[in-house]
Amino acid sequence: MTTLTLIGAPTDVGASVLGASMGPDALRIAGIARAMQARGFDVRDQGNLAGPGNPQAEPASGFRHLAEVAAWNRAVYEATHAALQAGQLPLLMGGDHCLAIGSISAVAQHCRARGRRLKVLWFDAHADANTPESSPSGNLHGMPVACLLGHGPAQLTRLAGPEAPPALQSGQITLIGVRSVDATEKRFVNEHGIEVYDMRTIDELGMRAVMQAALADVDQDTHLHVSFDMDCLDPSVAPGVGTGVRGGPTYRETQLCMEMLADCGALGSADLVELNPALDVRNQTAELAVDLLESLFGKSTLMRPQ
Ligand code: Z70
Ligand code: MN
Ligand code: MN
Ligand code: MN
Repeated sequence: MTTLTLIGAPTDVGASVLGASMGPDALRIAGIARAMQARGFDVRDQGNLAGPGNPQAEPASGFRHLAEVAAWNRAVYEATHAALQAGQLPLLMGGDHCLAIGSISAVAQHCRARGRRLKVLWFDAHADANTPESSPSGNLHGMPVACLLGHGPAQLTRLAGPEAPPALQSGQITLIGVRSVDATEKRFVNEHGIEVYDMRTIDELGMRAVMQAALADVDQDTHLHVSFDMDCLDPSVAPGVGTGVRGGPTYRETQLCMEMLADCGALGSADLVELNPALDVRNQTAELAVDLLESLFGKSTLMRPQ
């Protein structure tokens, strides 16, 4: 029986909208542990990591809260790496999306040491691909994709050690659901040749074809990491996020994504981030997140034998 380790990282230091820090408890209240037990996992909730508070400071030399973001990511890195080394499947409960720097750096280090292929699927309304030079806000949750590709401050690009290569090569990450992109991010994504399925592509091809393409190079020897920003969904179904952007995937389209990910059988780790209970209504976005995670981990309503 696989052990699924829940790692809570209650912080919003990477964002300017407050409230993602309450995400882990909202997921617990929505029954994440019970739901994952029902999926057949031995669930261990590690509780919440500790880290600095949110100083609510203005950006300094291109970053808001760099020291605090680095401290949280070191904690996330260590917890994620330890879970993987113990043969467990880590599920990071954020927190804002800056925390994926820590979780994915740990997954990358783990895979590198074992010679395993790593593929990251990044579900998000945003590209999260600003560099410190290009960021309009200084918010580090807008920079994790660039940091993971080696563009960012050493505190965040070298979590695996001073000599470590970037966590990812650009061919290892695919962005899905994108619809709010800064001009600078567009340039970064294009120059690096990152695979992107934006909302127009999803509209034109349909979610099934998009997911088939995104998963085309994933096989049983691949470690698949899903980094899921709740603002990927249309805000009409997921209001509990810091910065909702209209025109996102529907409930059904997102369920199909999760079911196709489950079918591919390669999932090795995941992040569930940017859930903001302070902006939610009756915890519905946390309940939706748990609902989607159930599908990601294999719950199926198919009425025919598989
Ligand atoms: C903008 C920036 C952002 C949320 C990422 C937005 C960043 N591109 N916002 N995730 N919710 O400030 O870099
Ligand atoms: Mn994000
Ligand atoms: Mn986002
Ligand atoms: Mn580069």
